Amino acid sequence: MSDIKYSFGLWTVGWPANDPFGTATRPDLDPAESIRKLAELGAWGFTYHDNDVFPFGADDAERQAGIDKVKKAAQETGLVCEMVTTNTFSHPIFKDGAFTSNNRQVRRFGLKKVLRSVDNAAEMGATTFVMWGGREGTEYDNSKDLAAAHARYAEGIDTVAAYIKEKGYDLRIALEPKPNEPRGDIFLPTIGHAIALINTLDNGDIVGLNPETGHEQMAGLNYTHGLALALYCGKLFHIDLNGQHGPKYDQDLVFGHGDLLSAFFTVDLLENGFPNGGPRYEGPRHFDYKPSRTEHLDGVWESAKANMETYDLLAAKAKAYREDPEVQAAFEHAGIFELGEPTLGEGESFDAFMADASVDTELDVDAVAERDYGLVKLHQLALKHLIG
Ligand code: 3MF
Ligand code: MG
Ligand code: MG
Ligand code: MG
Repeated sequence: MSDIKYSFGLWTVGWPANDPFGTATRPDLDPAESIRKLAELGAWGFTYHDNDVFPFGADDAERQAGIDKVKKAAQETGLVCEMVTTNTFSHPIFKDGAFTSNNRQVRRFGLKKVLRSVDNAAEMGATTFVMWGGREGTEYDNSKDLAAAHARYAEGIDTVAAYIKEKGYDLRIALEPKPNEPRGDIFLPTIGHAIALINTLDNGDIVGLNPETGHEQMAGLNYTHGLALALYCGKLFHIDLNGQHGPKYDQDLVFGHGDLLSAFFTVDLLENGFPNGGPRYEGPRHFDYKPSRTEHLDGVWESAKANMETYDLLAAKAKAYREDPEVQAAFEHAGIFELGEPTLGEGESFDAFMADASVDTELDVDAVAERDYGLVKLHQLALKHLIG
């Protein structure tokens, strides 16, 4: 195993494989046992929802007992609890949302549940707090005042951020966009939508994103492009890696078991950065996948290993791809380094630019239009590195 920091949600390996059409095919796992097993497999960290480690409605003693079991397993194995999140989607009280429910009692209940989870994240030494608003949304467009719903969502996120600051916790919030499922339409459906809302917050400096491969692909979007925008905006705080075959239900396959070429370019970006430099992702390589319902316990651990193995393989291939002189020459030919140059000259005035005839009237536009970028050849080089 490489020295890449891999981390897993305890709900991933712990999913007993109940789905809307069938009951569980596997037994429940003890979260502490999962931590021990993940450590054996070579993982670096783990993450959980409050109700992955103690049941909804647990009293304070039962709550602390669940947390202490996980803490003990972490201490014994050295596995790092890097992120904590809150389940604001399973219990029927959240059927119309938590932060955006039409019912104010539900919103206040949801907010307190989240803030208690924030306290727990700090207690565990986690540095990221994820918020996936799975029930924040509608089936019907007239179900809510949509402006008020966004205002309440922003209020909720801002309140959590303000609480983190007031308590002095070393925590950042990462919002997880998803277009639909379980709601017909979920608010903040994509990375771009989430960034737009973050920009309206008073405490948005500690609010960023936790983009999931499959969630962007469910919306027909390009995950690697989404990561790039989040990085550019300084907002890529965490990631949920998995696999998905295009727009359909959330498949949560093993990383690379969906769109493999897209996974290759995701790893290339995460491991090698942008060709012209720029912001890098520094967080853990976190998997949010589901061991398929056909698998029993052996299959659970095989699939956990498969995520790390696939990422390792892609990281090695992406490194060789970037170091290949033929690839670098193809980058040069394609203009990829030229794109790193600002379009205006340094200190170039509008007057000078508008008076510059070489920009247009003196330009041989037909000759410029004939440029061959060699992008197919470049892509074939990537494909050869991937499968050659
Ligand atoms: C659902 C998800 C969630 C979130 C989690 C927060 C249950 O599609 O992806 O997993 O990732 O709630 O991390
Ligand atoms: Mg998901
Ligand atoms: Mg998913
Ligand atoms: Mg996720």
